[in-house]
Amino acid sequence: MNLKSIIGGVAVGIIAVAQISCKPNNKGGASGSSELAGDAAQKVYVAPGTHDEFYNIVSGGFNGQISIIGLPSGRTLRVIPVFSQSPENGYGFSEETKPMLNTSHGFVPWDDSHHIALSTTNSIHDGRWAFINGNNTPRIARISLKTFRTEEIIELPNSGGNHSSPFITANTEYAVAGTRFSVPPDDKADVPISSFKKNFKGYISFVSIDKNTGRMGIKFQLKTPGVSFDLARAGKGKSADWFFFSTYNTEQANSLLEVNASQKDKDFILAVNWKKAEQYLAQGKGKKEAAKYAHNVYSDKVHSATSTIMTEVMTLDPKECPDMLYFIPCPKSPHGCDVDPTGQYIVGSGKLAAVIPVFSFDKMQKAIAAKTFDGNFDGIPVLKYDAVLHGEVQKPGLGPLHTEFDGKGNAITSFFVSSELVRWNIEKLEVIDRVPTYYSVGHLSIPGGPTAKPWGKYVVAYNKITKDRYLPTGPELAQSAQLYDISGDKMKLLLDFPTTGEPHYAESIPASLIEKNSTKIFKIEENAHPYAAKGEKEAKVVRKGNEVHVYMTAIRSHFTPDNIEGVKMGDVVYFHVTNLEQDWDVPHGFAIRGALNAELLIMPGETQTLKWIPTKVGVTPMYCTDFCSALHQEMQGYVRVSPAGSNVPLTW
Ligand code: K7E
Ligand code: RUQ
Ligand code: CUA
Repeated sequence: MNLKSIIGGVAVGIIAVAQISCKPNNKGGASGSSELAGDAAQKVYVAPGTHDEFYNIVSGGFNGQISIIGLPSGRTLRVIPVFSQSPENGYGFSEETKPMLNTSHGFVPWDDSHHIALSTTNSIHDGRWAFINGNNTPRIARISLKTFRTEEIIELPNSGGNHSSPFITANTEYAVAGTRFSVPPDDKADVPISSFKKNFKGYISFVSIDKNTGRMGIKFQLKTPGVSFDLARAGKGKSADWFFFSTYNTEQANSLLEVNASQKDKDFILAVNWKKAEQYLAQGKGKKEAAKYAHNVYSDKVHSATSTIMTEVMTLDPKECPDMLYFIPCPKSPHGCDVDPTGQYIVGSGKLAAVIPVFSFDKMQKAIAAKTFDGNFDGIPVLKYDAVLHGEVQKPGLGPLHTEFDGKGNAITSFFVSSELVRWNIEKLEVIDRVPTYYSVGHLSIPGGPTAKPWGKYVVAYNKITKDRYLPTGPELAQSAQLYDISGDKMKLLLDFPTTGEPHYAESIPASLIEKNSTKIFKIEENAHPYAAKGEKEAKVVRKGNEVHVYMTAIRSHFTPDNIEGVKMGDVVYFHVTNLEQDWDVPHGFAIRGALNAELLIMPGETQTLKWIPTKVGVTPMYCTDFCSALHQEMQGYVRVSPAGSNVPLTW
């Protein structure tokens, strides 16, 4: 089959699924409810005032955010902005958080993001950080699971489409990122597109992560042949020194029309021995190259972010580093590439393939030792398929995408085209259960499913197509997730719930690993913001040339100062608002008419700044936007703006 007929097949598959499953039931609602087990409602019921068992940390896809959902209830608890401005909390609008969205291209307020990776120790969730990729303008972000805020973003040079990212090593030593688009090196990028084979490379960034602080840095980039990296997983246990990446476009075509990109029967999984790479680096085989990228860090002591533009990166050329990279042939356009909890098996999911190949790490080691090669690709040895193969799952379904593990020796794979989840035994390669999804599942998430210690119990399917599952809301529908019970022999559908943005990957982690560490307030005495007013006595207004700095405090229910005069046209006014509250869940808001970055939301103990350039002479109101007490509506004030050159004195 060529690509076109397979894509045709996708459409037919979706329609077929929709037809089978869209029969309205007698309540006039959507399909599927008849398949619910009798106790489904009880299994997802989290009584008022009680908490969910798991945090489900879900990528927002094209909204560039992360949602936090409770399982099993499916309740959305929070949306965390990462690569996009957020009017819910002022991220990317306040002066303190704007630097987080700085890049080598300038301020980029919206990105697409796909993959969550939660930090691990010995490949087991440790509840410290979440990482996620910026896909479009290539970046990796680190989110604190204490404050549920984005603390750091690092841009990746020599990269275009940061899809194969971020995947982390067993002890969170590195987050790696493979470029989806092969690209010419950033500093020599003005080349003809037709010179792809000669000039384009696939770069893999190894971003180191500090054990204690989480601080990231690009340790080095591997220059690989020009293929497209799609997804990846680190090894674990015996394979912990290795990384496995799925690739496509091994034809190295610069146009992915069907004639070009899917001619080959097999693409590759690239196996990278990253410990070897470290050794080569230590031996001085790395080369510094010019590269421009932003590194942005937020501190919750100064309550501000700084952005630094870096100018060079260390690269490693595999041509000078033998025995570090190997290609494993993998049937047609592998998407997911997942490693089982023991680290022994590597599962490739060829989107256009009819089987699921499972590779054996032991066999790979033997094949490398015996040099069982099938030639090479751009100088990198290609291992013989049969020599590395543990076996193939036959007739698993259509369009396998992603695989997670249940911790009982089984894998569950999502099938986009046949719209189902399929459970199969890893040793025996036998399908043991399948259940439909509504409709066309992409990623899936089992609590702990990618780790050495799956917590099991549930799987969530993140469906790409919603159609009739909810009340219609015009042409735009919420994306749909589905929760299944996997504790028994049969997977059972429990719940549909809408999600925010387009979830790609998600991870779920027991609430007990996070809950107790959650930050409730920022201590006012630790506030090191240079413009903080740590008590009403410190509130003041200071003029510096045409800049007016308002050191303002907020506490139930007034601002200090609340009436300001002496601002002139041509001034730039900075409202530095410190929330003096020291109680959990008492934020204050701040809004002033006509401001470009119109509002702030300030947490207890924090200082945030709104920049305002007055546009007209007169008295302008300002007020608190977050209902904070019975006198919230009284929490307000005025700013008087006079003509430039007027002699109204600065008073407050
Ligand atoms: Cu992880 Cu959605 Cu980017 Cu598969 S991709 S579906
Ligand atoms: S008031 S409690 Cu603005 Cu109608 Cu809301
Ligand atoms: Cu402060 Cu409402």
